Amino acid sequence: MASVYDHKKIEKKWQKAWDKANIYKTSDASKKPKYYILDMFPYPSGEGLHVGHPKGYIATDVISRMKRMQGYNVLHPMGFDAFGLPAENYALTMKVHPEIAVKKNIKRFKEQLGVMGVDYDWGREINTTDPKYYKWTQWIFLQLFKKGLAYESNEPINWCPSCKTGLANEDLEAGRCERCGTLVEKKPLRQWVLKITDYAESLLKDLDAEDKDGFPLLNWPEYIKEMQRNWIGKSEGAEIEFPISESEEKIKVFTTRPDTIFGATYLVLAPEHRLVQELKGQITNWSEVENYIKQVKDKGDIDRLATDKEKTGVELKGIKVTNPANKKEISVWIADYVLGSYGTGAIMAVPADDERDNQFAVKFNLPIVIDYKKAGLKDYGQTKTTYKLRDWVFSRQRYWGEPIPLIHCEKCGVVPVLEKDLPVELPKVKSYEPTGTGESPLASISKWVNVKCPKCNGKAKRETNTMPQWAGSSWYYLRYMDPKNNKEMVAKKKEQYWNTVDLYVGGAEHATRHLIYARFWHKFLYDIKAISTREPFKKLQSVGLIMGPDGRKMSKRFGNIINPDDIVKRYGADTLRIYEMFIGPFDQAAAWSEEAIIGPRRFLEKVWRIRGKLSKSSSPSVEKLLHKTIKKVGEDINNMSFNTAVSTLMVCINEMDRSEVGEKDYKILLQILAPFASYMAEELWNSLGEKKSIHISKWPKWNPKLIEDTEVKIAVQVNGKVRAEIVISLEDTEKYVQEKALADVNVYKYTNGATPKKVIYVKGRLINILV
Ligand code: ANZ
Ligand code: ZN
Repeated sequence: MASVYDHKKIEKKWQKAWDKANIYKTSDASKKPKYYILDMFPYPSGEGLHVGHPKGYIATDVISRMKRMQGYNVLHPMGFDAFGLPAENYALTMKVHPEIAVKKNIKRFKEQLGVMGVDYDWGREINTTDPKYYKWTQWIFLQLFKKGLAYESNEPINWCPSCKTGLANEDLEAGRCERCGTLVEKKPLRQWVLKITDYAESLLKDLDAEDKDGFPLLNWPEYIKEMQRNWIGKSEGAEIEFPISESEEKIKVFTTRPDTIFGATYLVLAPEHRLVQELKGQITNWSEVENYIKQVKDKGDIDRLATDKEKTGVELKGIKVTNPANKKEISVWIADYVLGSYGTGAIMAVPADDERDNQFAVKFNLPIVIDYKKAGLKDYGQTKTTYKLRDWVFSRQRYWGEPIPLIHCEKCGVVPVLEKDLPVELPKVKSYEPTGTGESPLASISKWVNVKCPKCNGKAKRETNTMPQWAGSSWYYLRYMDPKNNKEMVAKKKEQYWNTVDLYVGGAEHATRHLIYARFWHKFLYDIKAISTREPFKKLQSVGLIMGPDGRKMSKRFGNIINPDDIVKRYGADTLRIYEMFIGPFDQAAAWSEEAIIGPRRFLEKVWRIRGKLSKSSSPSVEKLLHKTIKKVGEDINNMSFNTAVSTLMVCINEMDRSEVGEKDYKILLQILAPFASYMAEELWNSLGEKKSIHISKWPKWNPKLIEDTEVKIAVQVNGKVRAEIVISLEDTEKYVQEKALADVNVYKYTNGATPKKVIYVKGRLINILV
C-alpha cells in the first residue's frame, strides 16, 4: 500500500483489469430486476471530447454503478451516431472520406471514455453507419412505406443553399440552417416525406398520460413537454366557407375565433394558394399579382410571420366574396403573412381583433369594424383541429446517409426493395460533394443506380436520395437490447425484458428534434406490433452545460476549451468525475474552474490517508454519521442530486479524518464512494484483501437504529450574546457542533467568517463563540 496517492498508476492498472474481467457485460437472461440507463449517443466529431461532454456520461455511470451494486441487471450501452451533415461536412473540409474520418474519430472517443472509467458494455456498441445496423433503419422505412406513411411530394421545402440539401422544419433555427447558419430558402423539390402528422394527436396525448399505477407515463421535465406541445401546436377552431361572387367556388378559411366573423372585413389567401392560379381568368390585375407571388416565393416562414415587419400584399381585383354572417361583399387579397402550409392557407381578416390584420388594414385602407356582434361557434363554421407540426421531410440530397430502399420502375412505379435484399449498401465512391442540382451525388453512379425491378424484372433505377441524420437515432435504443441480431430488428423476448429506457440523459437541444422523431417511430413500431411499449423513454433528464472558465460556452472560437485528457493526467479521472458531479445542480450550467478542482482532489487524498490509520473499531460519531451518509448518498444519487451526495461524502470523510475509523466502516465508505471515485475505491478495497471487484459488491444497508437522532436545540452565543439556535445530535463531536454553529447565517453576521479566538461548548445546551 503506497503512502502517496498516485492516480496514474492505479487508474491504468484497473482499466486493464476491468477490461479483462468484463465486469460490465450485461446478460439478457437474468432473474434480477432490469434497469436500462442511456446516454444520448454522440456524433463522433473530429475534435474529440471537451470536459463538458462527459458530465452526462459520468452521471449515468454513477447511477449505473450504484444500481448494479443494489442488485439490478443494468444495461448501460454506448454507440455512435455517425451519418449526416456534420460528419460529411467535416470530411469535405479535411479531404478524407467520411468513412475513414468516422472510424478514426470513434477510436479517439472510445479512448477518452475509457480513460474516464465509464462502465459501458462495449460488447453492445452500435454505429449507425454500419450496414448491419442501417439494414434495420431501412427496414423500418419500408414498413412506414408499406403503411402509406412515407410518400413522395413535390411541395416547396426548406433548402439550404450552402449545404445544398433539403431540410425538415426541425432542422431550422429561426429560419436558418441549424448546421451552418445560412438563411434557408423555399424550393420545390421531389422528396420523400414521413407522415408524422398522423401521430400528432397521440404524441400530444401521451405527454400527459398516466401509466397503469397512476404515475405520469413520461417522467420528463415539464419545460421539455411544453416545448413539444408547442411544436405540435394543436389549435382548435373552425373552417368557414366564403362563397365567391359570380362563381361556384368558395374560399375556405381556418380560424380560432369564429365568434369574430361579423368583424371580418376582407379575406387573405397565401400567395401560393391553388385558387389564385385557378381564378386567374377573373383577376383583372394579374401582372401585379404575378409579380407579388414571384417576390415572396423564396421567403422563409419566420420572416413572413414576423409582426414587426411592414405588411405587404396585393388585392385580387375582380374577385369578391360574401361574408356569410352579414351577407356583405368583401374584398380578397394575397399577402405573405398568410402561410400556404397552415390551416387552409386562407384567413378571414378581423382588423379590430387581430394585430396583423389591423396593420394590414391600416396600410391598405381597409374597413375596420370595431363594435361588431359576436357569433356562436357552430353558427357558420365546421369545427376543425389543426396542428403546427408538419410532415417530416425525410430525404437529403447528400452522400453520407442511409440509402432510401426504393426502386423506380418505368412500368411499376415506385417499388420497395425486397426485405431479403436489405441492406442497400451505400456505394464506396471517391467523389461525394453535393451537386446542388437537387440530385444526390449517388445519382451519377450508374453502376449502382441501374437495377432490375423487383416486381417485373424490367429496367429500373434506385432512389438516390439518402435519409436525414436523425434516422439512425430514432430507434437506436432498441438495438442495444439485441445489437447482433441478423434476423430481426430486436428479438421479441429481449425487447419485452428490457422494455422502455428507464432513464435517458442528454442535452435539452433535442427537445423538438430527436425526442419527437424517436417517439414517432416508437409509436409506429408499437402500432405494427414490432415492439410492446408505447413510449421509448420513461424518465428524461437534461444535462446543464459546463461553460468555459470565462463563463462562455466552450468553443474553439473563444479558445476556452478544456481538454479532459489534460485534467486526467494532472489530477486523475476520479478527481475529474467528482468535480463534474460536485460543480452544481446537475441540470444547471456551471463554469469550469481550475481552482475549484483542488477541493475534490484534496478530498480523495484524505480518503487515501485514512487507509493508513485504521483502528479496530470506529468511534460512535463516525458510525452514526456513516449510516446517515449511506442513506443520504443513495437517495441523492436516485434523485440525481449528485452535488449534495458528494458534499455528504465530504462531511463524513472529515469526521473520519479526525476520529477513529474501523476497517469495516471504512470499507462501507469505500462502497458508497465507488460510483464516484471508481478507481480509487477499487484500489483501496483490493488493498484490504477483497478479491472481487467493489463494483459488483453489495450496496451497504444503513442501520435505522443508528440514524435515529437524539436531537436537541442549543443556543449559539457570539461574545456572550445569543444570536441563533441550531439543531444538533447529542453524539455530535464538539468540532462538528462548532462547524455547524459557525456556518449558521445569523452567526456569520456577527463573526464575518473570522476564526474564533475561543469556543466554549456546554454539551447539549449552548455554544459560545468568542471573536
Ligand atoms: C380570425 C381571427 C380573429 C383570428 C382574431 C385570430 C384572432 P393559431 O392559434 O396559431 O392556430 N391563421 C389561420 N391560418 C393562417 C395561415 N395559414 N397563416 C397565417 N395565419 C393564419 O392561429 C390561428 C389564427 O391565425 C386564425 O384565427 C387566423 O386568424 C390565423 F381576433 O381568424 B384568426
Ligand atoms: Zn446548411
